Amino acid sequence: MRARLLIVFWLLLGLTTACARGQNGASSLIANLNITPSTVGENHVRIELLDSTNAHVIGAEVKMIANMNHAGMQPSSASLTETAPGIYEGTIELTMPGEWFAILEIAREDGQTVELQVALPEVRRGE
Ligand SMILES: [Cu+2]
Repeated sequence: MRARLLIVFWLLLGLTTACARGQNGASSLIANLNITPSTVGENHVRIELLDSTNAHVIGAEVKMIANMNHAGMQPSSASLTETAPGIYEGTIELTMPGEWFAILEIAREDGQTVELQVALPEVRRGE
């Protein structure tokens, strides 16, 4: 059975690192997200996915949708690739400076789906 999990909340950890935690009863996931360089244009995303026991979540399919809270915004999306156990990476295009958030759609190996929301660090204009 597929469970749609709740978005909980997120914390900013620094200029280019954001951390999010999603929880639902026994199943909780933590996504530690890094985005580089956090400027308008193409960005590299790296997500470390952990379960409630702090173990890496392996074999998941992770899709990232980045968006902003204003009318007429065109979201960006990317499918991330697992590059090491529990580490998911990819590139995503951020089209405007300002405050972005990411929705992570995570399909686990056992078929369970989890959705996390992560506030991204402030996106700056490029050079
Ligand atoms: Cu925008």
